[in-house]
Amino acid sequence: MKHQQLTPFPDGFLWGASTSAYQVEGAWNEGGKGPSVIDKASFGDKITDFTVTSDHYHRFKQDVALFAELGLKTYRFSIAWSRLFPQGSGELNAEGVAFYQQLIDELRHHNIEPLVTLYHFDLPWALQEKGGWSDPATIEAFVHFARTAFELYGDRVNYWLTINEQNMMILKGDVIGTLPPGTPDPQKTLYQQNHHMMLAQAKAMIACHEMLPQAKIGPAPNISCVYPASARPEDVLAANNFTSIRNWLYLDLACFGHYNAVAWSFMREKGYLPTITEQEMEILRQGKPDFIAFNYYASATVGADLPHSDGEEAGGKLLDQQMAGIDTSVYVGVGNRWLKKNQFNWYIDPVGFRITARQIYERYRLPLIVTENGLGAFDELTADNKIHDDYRIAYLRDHIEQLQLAISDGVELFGYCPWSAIDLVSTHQGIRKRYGFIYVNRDEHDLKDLARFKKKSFSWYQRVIQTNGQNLADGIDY
Ligand code: BGP
Repeated sequence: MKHQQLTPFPDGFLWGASTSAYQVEGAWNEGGKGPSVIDKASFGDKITDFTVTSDHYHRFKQDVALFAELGLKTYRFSIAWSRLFPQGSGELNAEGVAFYQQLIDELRHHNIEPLVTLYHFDLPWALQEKGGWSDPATIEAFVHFARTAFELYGDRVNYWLTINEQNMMILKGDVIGTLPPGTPDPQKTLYQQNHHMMLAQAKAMIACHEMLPQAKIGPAPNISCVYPASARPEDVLAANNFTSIRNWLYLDLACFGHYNAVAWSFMREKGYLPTITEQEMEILRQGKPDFIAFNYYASATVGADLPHSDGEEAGGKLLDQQMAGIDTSVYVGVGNRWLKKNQFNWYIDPVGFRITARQIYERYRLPLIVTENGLGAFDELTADNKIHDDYRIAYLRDHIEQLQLAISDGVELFGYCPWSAIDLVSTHQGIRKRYGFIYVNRDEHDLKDLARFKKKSFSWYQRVIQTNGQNLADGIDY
């Protein structure tokens, strides 16, 4: 659809930026924090671990002051579950409670709306040792953690997110999931874990509505539109399959309280069906989100069978949460010659962003907020402490343009939080894969002084926010 006139970003639009606890805080064993699955994982020698990251735990005041200067209306961060409950449940850690209290107060002081993710990949290790998400006790531990967070911070937090990218944890269980190595029948285990996470989410949404009637809560999956490799009906069917398995399985359960039919038949066919009860399905029907948050980096393209001509490796590298993967009886991830790639081989597809937003909104008719979108790149710090990240500006500009088109198409969108507010450690590609508006002066293994420097994209995004998305021009004094 071509618009003669674009609909402006609504008043009060939540221009924001995102981080997650384990990627930005550091202080992995300080302030009474217990270990999480991330602290126990090994990442090889080439990249840094998550012990110090950006040291936000000690520098959050300085960071929030920079976020305020950037003009953020909202800041999306996650609570490290094992900072509140070092053992996952049981005793509450007063120092952890105080840390998020101070962070939230600091944000409020600067008129920045906190947008809080309850769980972003960092399951407490104590729970993992007892079976993690395979153990139904983890559901109750999560609900207790969520209730505690609502009680502690609910008077100052209006927007809550349940679980970050649950779909990626299940689809890429070997990369970012909570599956111990050597688990027998890994796929079946993951889909049972998925069911448990869904229940945990539904119970948390019910609790939130009971305890905090003024607050809003929603899921935060990674949603990408899926293109067929060609107009061949078999390819279209494969794209349909993957859309259900990758996207709608998770959002149908969260929003409609039922299993997506195609995803269910996929699980049945493969022998992955979870054990479920009618009582649990009733809980899933009762837990309703107020909005949908979604992360979007790139679209996916799949075909019915292995590609012949475009020279792309089918499936993509397993080690990457953006790649479709491969299951020849259902879909085969393929390349897309219409799209460019970034330095890390991720496709760049701004139009796919518009398509994705439309697809979600049309299907669920709930307000949307983008909780991640951004460009990972090897930024260079110049001798005068500058970072000329014009490529990031171009990426964000192109995506924000498409968001405005989505709004003009009728999509109800109330916020945009690019990844990331400040440089942090990538999920599995180290600190040199940077996303932030603020540079953190450190390397993979040399922590240097961890000083903060504003990138060119900082000045650019500042103006975007000041003009409520009207001025997206590249040129900016820096
Ligand atoms: C998402 C995660 C984030 C973040 C982002 C960028 O999947 O929710 O935590 O890591 O991807 O990915 P990466 O760090 O792999 O570049």
